[in-house]
Amino acid sequence: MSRLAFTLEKESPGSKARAAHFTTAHGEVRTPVFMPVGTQATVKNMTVDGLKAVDAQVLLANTYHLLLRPGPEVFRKFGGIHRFMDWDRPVLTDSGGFQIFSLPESRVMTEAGAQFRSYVDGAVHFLSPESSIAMQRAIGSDIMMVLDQCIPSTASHAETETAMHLTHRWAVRSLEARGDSPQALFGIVQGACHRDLRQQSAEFLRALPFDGLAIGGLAVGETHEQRYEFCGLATDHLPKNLPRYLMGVGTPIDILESVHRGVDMFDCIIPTQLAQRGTAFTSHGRIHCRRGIYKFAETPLDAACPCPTCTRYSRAYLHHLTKSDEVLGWHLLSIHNLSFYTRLMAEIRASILAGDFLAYYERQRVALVREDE
Ligand code: PRF
Ligand code: ZN
Repeated sequence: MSRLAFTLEKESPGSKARAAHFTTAHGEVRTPVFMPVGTQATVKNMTVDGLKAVDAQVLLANTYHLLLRPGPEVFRKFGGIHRFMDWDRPVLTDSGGFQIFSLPESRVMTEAGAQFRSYVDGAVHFLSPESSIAMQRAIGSDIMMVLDQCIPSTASHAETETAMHLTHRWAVRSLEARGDSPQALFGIVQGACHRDLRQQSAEFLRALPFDGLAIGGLAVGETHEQRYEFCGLATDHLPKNLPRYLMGVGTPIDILESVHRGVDMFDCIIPTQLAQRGTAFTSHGRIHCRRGIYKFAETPLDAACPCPTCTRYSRAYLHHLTKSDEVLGWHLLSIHNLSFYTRLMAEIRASILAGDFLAYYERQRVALVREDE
């Protein structure tokens, strides 16, 4: 029995999109949902009150970063991340698998786990499926992720198969390490861009008692077409009665395409990272606030946006703040970008519940222009 009591509310005619909800120790989550990234137990340039103001339902935090600093003892002392950062809504922790494999020069991989050097002080650390779960238990997240091996999506069949089998053995060990903890645990489907391996991975993981299943190893070097194909292939082999989480995705158009292919949960640094570069999402594409053309602009970022930034401030003020590298500029843009994302998710969910997601999808697919960095 899943620890999340995942409840499907509605499936869309002509699409794999679905609306659902699940319950955690820190409240309910309504899907499809976007999770702002709070790597360091903070969403960059945001306050907890600001996150609530933009209706963030659940945050993502990173085991890897929090293990290195401040370390498990601090979380044990505080009884977990919720009291530490004063966030009383759900938190999902990523396992560290992705971060470790992004540091190829300073790690040693074995069956047991991964040895790597701390970016904080150079000390040697070891992360295993068991120690990742131990750290996630100390953090006290509502949803934990298994330690996995995320490889480039262009990896060969042989290399992918070896990594996938290791990920599967680590998934079994993670479930054992979870024991009787009330925290939920998600498995992660890998398999790069190999159809047989993606299918095998989904089938292996769905037979285990996970509370949800994630799709990993995408948005790491493949084309958009491949990403959509392998996302849809994975969801074809995942059970309907568990939440599905596409890790590290994505742009508004990627999210729309993935909801259409049956994904329920997303996380991505894009809205907060672009805010710090002075870039805002609008209903007509991206705006780069640092551009000189906004110096005298009295209009808001997006006239169609009800967020606190757009109701109070002009493009000229945001241009000035971002040109001056003022923290307030990053804060106001983050509020706007996160509100753009949560509104997109709310619209998607409403259209699924109303039974006309397909029409919404066809309209938005044209409106949401693809703009990559
Ligand atoms: N595994 C884990 N975290 C992730 C990924 C993954 O494959 C990705 C891939 N897009 C993002 N974050 N554990
Ligand atoms: Zn706004």
